[in-house]
Amino acid sequence: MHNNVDSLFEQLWSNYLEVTPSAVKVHELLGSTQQDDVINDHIALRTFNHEKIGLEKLAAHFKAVGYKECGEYHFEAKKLYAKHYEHSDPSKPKVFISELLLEKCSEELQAIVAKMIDGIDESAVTAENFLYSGTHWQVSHETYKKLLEESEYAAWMSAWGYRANHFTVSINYLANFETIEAVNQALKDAGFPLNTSGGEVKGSPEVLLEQSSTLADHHPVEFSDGKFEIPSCFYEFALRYNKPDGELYTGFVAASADKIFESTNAR
Ligand code: OOG
Ligand code: NI
Repeated sequence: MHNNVDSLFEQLWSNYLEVTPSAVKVHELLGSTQQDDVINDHIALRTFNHEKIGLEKLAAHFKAVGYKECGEYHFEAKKLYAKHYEHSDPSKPKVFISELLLEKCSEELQAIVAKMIDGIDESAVTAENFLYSGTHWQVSHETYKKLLEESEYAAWMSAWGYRANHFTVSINYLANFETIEAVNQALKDAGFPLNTSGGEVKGSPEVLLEQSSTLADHHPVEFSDGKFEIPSCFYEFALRYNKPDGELYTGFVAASADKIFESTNAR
């Protein structure tokens, strides 16, 4: 495991860029007109609720660099469970980790995923690079498509594995954008397709969080039966509002998160 939070995020970021070239352009678009670097509100990772690699196994890597568990979220229809983590230094990105509840899925999906998990070396899970180690298995494109019929999340995991599936620009810290609508307009003008599931803007000032996201880049994957371009990772944008106590809200909103997951759907 890492013992330094910044080096962990540097590695997660460069691994994310390998399959998300649009992220560099998003940074240029939103950050080039300001002096300071773009601040990331949070990142997200995905896994399965199997004891070998459940969300706590991923969380351990963040706890080792000073993160604490803060909230939990349920997604009935997508069969997902998630927790979020915060660092004692509020300038460090928050972390959102979800897991697919395998026992709620079909026997067929469970069998495919069990085989994938079999491919993971026990020691790989605590290794320094686990959170950006990608897949520890290789599925066929046929299997990917089969998973896609039941769970887009499971299909995404089968192709991409362990990596940040998105970084999130904090709109609060952008010098030249005040509203999420202005950010969305700049993205659309520059040709980035947005995730419109549930509307371009998810959430509201009332729930203290507004979010939007691009649709994932498409990137080639080497499947066992050939190379195919499929959705990889995306960029999210978040604007947080003050709680009655005057502090920024730091949690997530399940109804909005439910739609953000769909940013890895095919365009
Ligand atoms: C996470 C989706 C939820 C948010 O900010 O609400 C999320 C995912 O796609 O893995 O990131
Ligand atoms: Ni997010």
